[in-house]
Amino acid sequence: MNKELASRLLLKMMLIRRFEENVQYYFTLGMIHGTCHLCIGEEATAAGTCLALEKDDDMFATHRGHGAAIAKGIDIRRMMAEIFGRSTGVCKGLGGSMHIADKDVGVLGANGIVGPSMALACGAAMAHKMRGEKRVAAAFFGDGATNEGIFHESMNLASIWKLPVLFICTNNTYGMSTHISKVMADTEIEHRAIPFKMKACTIDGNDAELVYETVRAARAEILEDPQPILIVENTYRISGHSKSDGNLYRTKEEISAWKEKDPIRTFAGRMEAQGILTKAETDALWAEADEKIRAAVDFATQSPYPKVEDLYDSVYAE
Ligand SMILES: Cc1ncc(C[n+]2csc(CCOP(=O)(O)OP(=O)(O)O)c2C)c(N)n1
Ligand SMILES: [Mg+2]
Repeated sequence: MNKELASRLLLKMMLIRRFEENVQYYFTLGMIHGTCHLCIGEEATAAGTCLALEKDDDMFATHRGHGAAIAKGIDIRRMMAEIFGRSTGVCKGLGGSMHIADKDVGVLGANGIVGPSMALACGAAMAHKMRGEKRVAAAFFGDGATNEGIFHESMNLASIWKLPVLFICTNNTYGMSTHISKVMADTEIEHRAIPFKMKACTIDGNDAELVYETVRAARAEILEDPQPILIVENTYRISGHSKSDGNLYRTKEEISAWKEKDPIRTFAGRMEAQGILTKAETDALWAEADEKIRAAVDFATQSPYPKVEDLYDSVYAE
């Protein structure tokens, strides 16, 4: 780990944290509509994974995809505007929280449906392979999504066709209010790669450095020898499932214990202990994140709403 990479990882995680806190705040004020799923607590999975990808790589996110989009390099101001439903948003304000996309930076879309990221990534990877391009496609999905048929179909297809896909499971052990142990006979998600003869590993998804190194190595391996790889990143969702969540399915003690493993605080602390970053430098990164998110909120709230007459400009099928 060097200073430059440590700063990039930390700043991305801080931007994601502040982005999510602001979205939550403005949602509560009624200034953001629809629903949204925050990824507070899971920042290392997004930052570690997406910083290990290149700009040309494709990334498909989930309904909880703000962090991945930010980490992949989307313009934060235009993403905030999208969530506020403004015409300056990345999808002209017509998509909202669960339809964030910007193909110029390889963000090929979040998805309100649980599961499609895996199949869409197979399609993108097949295109890269057929064109002989040195690019990979990464699909984020949750532990709950691995119970969908599309997970097994995509893994099988990717394996038999040797597609350059990174299957990234953000295992926060809950699908809405249901704990993984209530819906999976074998809770080691990594084992689900065995019947498809795919390489797989499980890592601490709250360790940004480990996530980065694991994904970076897997990406290099895939480019050398086209094949899919499954990486299970164990983490925890500190936020509620979506806009309303009484947390009746988990204890305060469980949440507190995971707050102790906060991916930002632990990484910053380790970098300071190892002398890679000083406390003043990590504080400066927080200040930079605060400033950038404040500017994004200003940009979003000062932008106009889309015009009704422009609605059909973005409809591609009749
Ligand atoms: C096909 C489908 N089934 C059900 C839902 C409702 N739903 C939205 S999020 C969610 C839980 C998904 O859990 P997981 O995949 O673990 O992701 P997490 O929310 O934990 O990030 C469900 C069931 C949906 N959006 N799509
Ligand atoms: Mg989950």
